[in-house]
Amino acid sequence: MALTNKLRYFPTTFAWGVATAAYQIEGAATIDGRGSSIWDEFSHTPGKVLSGDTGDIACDHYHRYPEDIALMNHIGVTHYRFSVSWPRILPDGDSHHINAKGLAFYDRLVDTLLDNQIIPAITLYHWDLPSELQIQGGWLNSRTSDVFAEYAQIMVAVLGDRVKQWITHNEPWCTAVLGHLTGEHAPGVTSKDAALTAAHHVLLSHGKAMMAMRSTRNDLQIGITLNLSQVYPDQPSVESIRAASLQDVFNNRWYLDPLFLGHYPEELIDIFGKQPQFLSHDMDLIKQPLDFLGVNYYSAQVVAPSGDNESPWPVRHVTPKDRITAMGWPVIPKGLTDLLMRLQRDYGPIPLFITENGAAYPDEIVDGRIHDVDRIEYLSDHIEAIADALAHGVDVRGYFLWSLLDNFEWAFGYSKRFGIVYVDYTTLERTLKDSAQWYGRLIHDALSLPLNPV
Ligand code: GBH
Repeated sequence: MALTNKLRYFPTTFAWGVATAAYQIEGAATIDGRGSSIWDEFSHTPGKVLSGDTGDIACDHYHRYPEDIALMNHIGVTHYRFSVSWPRILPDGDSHHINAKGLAFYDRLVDTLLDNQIIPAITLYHWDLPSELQIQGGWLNSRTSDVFAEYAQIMVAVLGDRVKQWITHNEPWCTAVLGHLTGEHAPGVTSKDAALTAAHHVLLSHGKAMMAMRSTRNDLQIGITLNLSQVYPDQPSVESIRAASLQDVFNNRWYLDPLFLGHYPEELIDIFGKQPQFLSHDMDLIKQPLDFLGVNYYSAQVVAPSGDNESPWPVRHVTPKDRITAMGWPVIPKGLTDLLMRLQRDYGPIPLFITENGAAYPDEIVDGRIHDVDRIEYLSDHIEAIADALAHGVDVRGYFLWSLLDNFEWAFGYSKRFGIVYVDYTTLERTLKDSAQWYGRLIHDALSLPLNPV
């Protein structure tokens, strides 16, 4: 297989990990003083999540984390990316009341990981805003960015001696667009103005948190994770190229430009009818140098002009649908190579981590086994795409597979399975899928090959 020949491009220091997020796996929603989050409220609102699923129990990782870490150890991953549930730490969204039992959970989790020689990487915000902060306006209120910085500082003070890799936000685009424009995600707001404001306050909170974390410790690697999607024009016409560049502004540059260049792309006005409003000092906070950029990559998009001047959206998707996952997303591994090369060219050089990549497929358990050949092919093709970027000199430092476990897939509830470990939601029993065995072998092979650049 082609990938085997390319394993030599991965340095022996490469991070081979898996990723999860608190609300998607932990459950224990009312245990040990955890407060409510916007996702508790959203999932308990009829009609918001498929089949009325909630994260109340999820994979019960809160109680079963020793078993899950044993699984990771068995697979042989070197790193684990997880997120902290903000409402477990600040149940009423106020840093005057810190929940010691919440901190104790992450303390145990980190120690158990380290006992198993697994290096932890922490995401501070993977979408579970404390409900009390939402009542005060959530990401539409700039004060939320101050509380986020306090929360970040608390976490670093408690875990910074053992956890060195920190990610402030997971996918600000999703918070802004899915949470505040389309309303598919919590808090379910649908307004262009709200999306622009939420995005800005998320970026601002990232900047403030970086300052607070750096003032607490100077030995941390701090970054942010963006969901980035490579965009191609359907044909090399002026109109299609313009459509692709507008879609690229919307997917990618809306976040990349402020973080790396210190300004928003001018074309936001063509999408939102106006530019984000903010204080000039905000940009100084947002553009602070990052130690790394986290990249979540699932798919690419092919676009054409909408051809309808009345349409509020100037771009039409013509993405091929021949090879799609259970989410309906097309499988385009080459988009990852192109994206990584582009990041290096336009914003680099900067250390990059693939903080999520993976796929949902309709897995079936047959005689206790899950032969998820489509997932193995997806993963293999994308890891090969990373090897191609490494061969071109792009500084990719690690890969976190989404996800360790089947879990609560947001608005799709438990209907979509992204795990390399199957979860039976009745018994909560875990079963390794073939992809888990495959990934374990791959890690073993990658780490035992001598680094031999060609
Ligand atoms: C991530 O978000 C989340 O971080 C994670 O919690 C979640 O479980 C996981 O992905 C799986 O969904 O227009 O067809 O090219 C994913 C963000 C944004 C990725 C929209 C796919 C559209 C695909 N997604 N994007 S397409």
